[in-house]
Amino acid sequence: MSERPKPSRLAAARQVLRRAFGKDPQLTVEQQIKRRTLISFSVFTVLGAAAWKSWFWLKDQPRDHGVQATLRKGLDANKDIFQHTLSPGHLAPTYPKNVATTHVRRNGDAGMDTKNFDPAAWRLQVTTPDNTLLSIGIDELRQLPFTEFAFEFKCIEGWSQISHWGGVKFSDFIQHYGLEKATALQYAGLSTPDKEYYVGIDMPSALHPQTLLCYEMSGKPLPIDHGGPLRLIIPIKYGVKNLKRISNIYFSDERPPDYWFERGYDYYCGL
Ligand SMILES: Nc1nc2c(c(=O)[nH]1)N[C@H]1C(S)=C(S)[C@@H](COP(=O)(O)O)O[C@H]1N2
Ligand SMILES: [Mo]
Repeated sequence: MSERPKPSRLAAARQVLRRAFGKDPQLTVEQQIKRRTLISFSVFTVLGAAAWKSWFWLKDQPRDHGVQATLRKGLDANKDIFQHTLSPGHLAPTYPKNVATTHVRRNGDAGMDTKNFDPAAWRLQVTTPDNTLLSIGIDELRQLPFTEFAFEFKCIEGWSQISHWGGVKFSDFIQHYGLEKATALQYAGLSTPDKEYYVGIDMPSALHPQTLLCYEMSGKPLPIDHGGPLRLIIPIKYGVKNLKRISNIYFSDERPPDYWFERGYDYYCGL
């Protein structure tokens, strides 16, 4: 009696696939087309139903700061990656000033109402870690060491531009006003005078050597619609974190409220 060799599992699987998808010489061309159509339709239906069901599952997931908790996990993973690739030694590329655009795009007008804002009366209000309030005029900030550079400003909506900015490094500002205690805390919180727009910046990013309290754009006083008299320029983060028209700054170990984080974006927004 001759023993038939047992087909291996792989060979068996191959045979099933060949039967389902391969050419069967017993069938007419028309039958083969019909069979393929049926197979394609079934696969499409099954995958479609799975996508449909997953979408409803995702849609009904509990939310974590404006976005489904499942998606928030992805954003948190991004944060971990960017937080560990960034260091004070990691600089955003800079460009010669004459490469910078002379037509700087304008975007985002939350907290930028012009009716109730008097730039001449503006002052920067800083709550120190000791809970005292500093009120600082723009001329005072102009006395501090000046830093300027051109870099590629990137908006999360998908455009970027090389633009030229000048002001005082956040770290020089901290030093000048004796706010070293603040650097032991994890975050700085910044907001517009009407509190309509607000961002939280992790302390290592705030102290990054390219982070500016900015009062010049394209070599001229910062225009009001770009955040004058004072805005944040933070090249290692997306545009959303570059708050225009800073009025208040405070420091905290608790994560300050953040406008776009509350609307489902990544808190860190690192580049
Ligand atoms: N006060 C305030 N600052 C803001 C915004 C805003 O809506 N309000 N938008 C941010 C976004 S999304 C971008 S891209 C930049 C745009 O700065 P610009 O208008 O100078 O180009 O400002 C950021 N700072
Ligand atoms: Mo943006």
